Amino acid sequence: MDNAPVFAVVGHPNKGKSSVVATLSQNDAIAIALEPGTTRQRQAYPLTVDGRTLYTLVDTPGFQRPRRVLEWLDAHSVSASDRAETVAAFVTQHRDDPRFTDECELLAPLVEGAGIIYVVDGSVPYSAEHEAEMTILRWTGRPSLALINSIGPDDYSTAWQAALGQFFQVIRKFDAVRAHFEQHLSLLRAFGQLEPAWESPLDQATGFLADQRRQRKTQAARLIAKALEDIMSYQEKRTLTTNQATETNERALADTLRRSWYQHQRRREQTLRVSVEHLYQHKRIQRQEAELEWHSDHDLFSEDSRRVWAVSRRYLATAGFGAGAVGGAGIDALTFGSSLGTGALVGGILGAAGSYFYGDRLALPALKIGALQDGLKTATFGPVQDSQFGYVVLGRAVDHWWHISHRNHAGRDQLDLAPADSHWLENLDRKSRQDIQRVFNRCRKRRTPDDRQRVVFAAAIEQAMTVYDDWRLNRT
Ligand SMILES: Nc1nc2c(ncn2[C@@H]2O[C@H](COP(=O)(O)OP(=O)(O)OP(=O)(O)O)[C@@H](O)[C@H]2O)c(=O)[nH]1
Ligand SMILES: [Mg+2]
Repeated sequence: MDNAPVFAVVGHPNKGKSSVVATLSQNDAIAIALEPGTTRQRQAYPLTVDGRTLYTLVDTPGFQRPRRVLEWLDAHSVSASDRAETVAAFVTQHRDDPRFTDECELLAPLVEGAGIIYVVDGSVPYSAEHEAEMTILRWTGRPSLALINSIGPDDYSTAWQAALGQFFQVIRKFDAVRAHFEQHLSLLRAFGQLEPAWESPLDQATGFLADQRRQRKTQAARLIAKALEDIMSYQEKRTLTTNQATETNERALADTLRRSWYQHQRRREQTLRVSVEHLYQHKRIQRQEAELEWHSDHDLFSEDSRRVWAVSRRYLATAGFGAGAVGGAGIDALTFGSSLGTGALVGGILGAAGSYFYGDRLALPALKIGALQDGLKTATFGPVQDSQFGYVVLGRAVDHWWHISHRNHAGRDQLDLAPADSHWLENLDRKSRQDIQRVFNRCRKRRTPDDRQRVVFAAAIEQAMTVYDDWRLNRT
């Protein structure tokens, strides 16, 4: 788009200008900090989708000496008709004046034709010191919009609205850190109302962004599907000579293979996290998440597991997991805790898949040592036979995706992925559940799904993401 609009984001120091730029340009590399004066120079951040620039936001330093600037403008303007030129003259004449570095940086893009986005903090009271800034901006004659971005908990937006209404064409509330995607789009539409020439490009921009969001979700589902397939079919292998095989302590060998198996699974999960984050253009997230773990105190054949098995089977049947799955081979390796819903979750095993639905027991893969062949034996560990592990990985992945897809690029908080004790997969339709279970069944037999099954599997996972999204939204 050649005529992509350009907006300069301006205002007082430390009011969230860079945060607005980061969120609307989907760029988490922009410096945002508690200290005023973080942004020292103007910097343009285009938002591009498929190589097309939809719009550009220019981040700028805050006003430092607005009253001085206004005095100069007043002294050099002859009539109201030359105000824009007077601002341009101010910038030209003060380019090298250290007292007005910040003002020149922030006014230059306006002189060059950018629209104005004036950012104020609605959580602090309105004060008249802003009037000089607003007056200067009005003098530029550029189309203008004021954004009330609330940094703290208090709300003085009514007073702000009254004052801003004297100076700006459009006033909007927008929380750069928490605004939902729909609010981003609505704000872009408001930008489009500032000038007739911007309406069509910004309409297109909102269309592109909505498409991009849908595509990202589908791509995230594919990434999760691929990771699940890898994790559920992964096998750790060692080749042993006959001598090694007779001397090896099986328990030690099982431990070694299990450790490597785990390491591999954790790494695979981490790779998935990073690829989902990159898909959403989040490159700098600090993540806090319990490690993918196994609660190995209970084995599948313990008396305890058998006792709860009947309960679980009934529970599964009533939860509508699919009669075929409950009765057939699909679910025979599942074990379910007796304490459904009581929060007997062992920390870190379960992500959002939740102990309520899946219980807290997982059957470990077992070490297998194959028959002697050409003087060698093969020891294998995995693939996991317990589908429950797949649901744990799925729950964690969908929860992570949800946080990422709702995170604004102004967010600087650590991403905390708390294990949730929830029941959300129960809302997933029967067909999707069966499609997921079917692939898990193939994986544990190390039978690679074909292309069609992969498509169906990814679609079922995308459906699970939708269900999770609805469940989260209804919960809050
Ligand atoms: N909670 C919350 N905090 C915000 C929001 N916007 C900005 N902040 C915080 O306010 C502080 C200043 O944000 P910046 O975006 O750096 O502000 P700025 O106007 O660019 O600041 P300078 O470049 O120094 O003029 C940072 O600590 C941000 O995390 C918001 O919408 N919500
Ligand atoms: Mg800044």
